[in-house]
Amino acid sequence: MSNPALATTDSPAAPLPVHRWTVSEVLALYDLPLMDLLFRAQQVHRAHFNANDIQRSTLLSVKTGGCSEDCSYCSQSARYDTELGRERLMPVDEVVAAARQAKEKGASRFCMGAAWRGPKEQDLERVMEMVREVKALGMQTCVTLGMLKDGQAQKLKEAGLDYYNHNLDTDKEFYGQVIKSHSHDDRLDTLDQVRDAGINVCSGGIIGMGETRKNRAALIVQLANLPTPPESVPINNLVPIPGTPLADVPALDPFEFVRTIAAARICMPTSWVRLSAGRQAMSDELQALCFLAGANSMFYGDHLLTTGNPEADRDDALFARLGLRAV
Ligand code: SAM
Ligand code: DTB
Ligand code: SF4
Repeated sequence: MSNPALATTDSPAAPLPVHRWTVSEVLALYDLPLMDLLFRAQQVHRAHFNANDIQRSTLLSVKTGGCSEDCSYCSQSARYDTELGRERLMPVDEVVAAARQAKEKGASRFCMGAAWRGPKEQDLERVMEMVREVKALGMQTCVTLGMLKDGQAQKLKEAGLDYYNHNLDTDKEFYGQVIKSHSHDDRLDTLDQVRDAGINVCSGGIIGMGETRKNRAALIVQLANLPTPPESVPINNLVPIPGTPLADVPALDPFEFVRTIAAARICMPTSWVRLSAGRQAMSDELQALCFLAGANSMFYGDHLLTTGNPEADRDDALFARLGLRAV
């Protein structure tokens, strides 16, 4: 959009300058008194969204376990003894049945996840069929399949995919301490492919993995300063999984989680910020604080991929008590 303030009679209107966030600016947000930070986040939120609308996606793990990658937080890595079996890619009709149920329950988007480094061509064909059929139910579609090779994003776009989830997960500086089997740059490459194919980007991260506040601020900067910020930004609180290297990391202060949501909201004003993994361990009051901090989307349904999520009935009751509207 053009900026009339910069236009002159003899030059075309210049685009609005985009703010590039620095880590010290984001750290200054974190350092604000909590009430001041929440106030700023609400101001930004209300300038771009109806503050009482929350988008709800339901997740399904369409291919569980046996992943080649070594992500230290993940129940599905074949490298750790997590007591989770390796399953095959689900048949399309079972996936469509689950999507239909999710729609009846009130989810607007269905997100299908696979424990892969990346999809093989044959598997991608079946996922494309899932996308076509879920889309035909009238739901938005999202998949998270790992790293994409040339041409794969284009195929998913042609199948009708709306969103691709691929998290940066953590600060580039901390990434190598959590994941060694692929790099932060690999993640950026896939995000480029998704963006170039014209698919909406869903990318965020996990906090509570032993990273510093500076690492958290840097993750937000890396997301906000992408050439176009992600349309959807999941903020996951680590769900500790017995058997993984991060099983015993001390829990994060819940207010630090709220601050991270608020910083993401302020730095990415038009993105949907998603209150993601970790909700089952949160009180209703903490979740309400996350919504006040600018979270306006979440996962809905009693499981995430391999771990639990609040029961849909508990979420419905929370929405009624808070006057929230599912969109
Ligand atoms: N394999 C694909 C990938 O890594 O992108 C897709 C599935 S992977 C499970 C999707 C995301 O789930 C990860 O990027 C991570 O952010 C999140 N996740 C995985 N295990 C988690 C845990 N124990 N706690 C919180 N978030 C987790
Ligand atoms: C995201 O950022 N969080 C979701 C979704 N994208 C795919 C997954 C959370 C997984 C939590 C651990 C599990 O259930 O395995
Ligand atoms: Fe595999 Fe994704 Fe889990 Fe990493 S996060 S081990 S890539 S399923």
